Amino acid sequence: MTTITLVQGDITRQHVDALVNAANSSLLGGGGVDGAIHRRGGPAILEECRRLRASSYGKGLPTGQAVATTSGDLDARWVIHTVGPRYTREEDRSELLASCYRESLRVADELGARTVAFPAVSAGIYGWPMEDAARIAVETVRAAETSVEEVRFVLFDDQAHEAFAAQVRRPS
Ligand code: AR6
Repeated sequence: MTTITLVQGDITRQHVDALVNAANSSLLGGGGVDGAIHRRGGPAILEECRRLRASSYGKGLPTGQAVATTSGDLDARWVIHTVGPRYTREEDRSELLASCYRESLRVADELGARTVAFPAVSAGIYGWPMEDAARIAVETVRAAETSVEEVRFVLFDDQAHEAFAAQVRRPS
């Protein structure tokens, strides 16, 4: 049984087995959570990302997939990078966003991670409306078959925290 917890704050400050990064396909860094993770985690994360680009992910990490690296100086054992879809009204990409959570949990299971922290994937620079991002995140984690014991959503501000809290209050 996976317990969902909510924290308002900075994901890079979490003490967990694995932190999930809202990355982009290049795996070579960016703004938002991605920038914060690389800044605080130091160069070891980028080095491993570069190795992944030179080996298994020559074309980058496809949207909806996940891959783990070291966490460098972060207080976690691993960083799991996932690539959320950009939000658009023209096309329903919800399944790709759900896939980010499922695939990240699958990678966490492979690693043996028991506590995993997620940001609100796609709900920043990629523009996904927060209420809908929260619904997809919570529904997908609730439905996932995983050995992860705690999924901790780490939300940056009040609005994000309230959107996730509203979803967690809904009966499953
Ligand atoms: N801790 C927790 N949440 C955070 C933090 C933090 N340190 N920083 C931002 N957030 P985003 P995306 C929140 O933009 O939408 C990057 O350039 C933020 O307020 O990090 O998936 C990548 O390289 C928002 O609610 O991720 C990609 O190019 C949520 O985390 C692109 O951005 C996600 O915002 C990915 O965009």
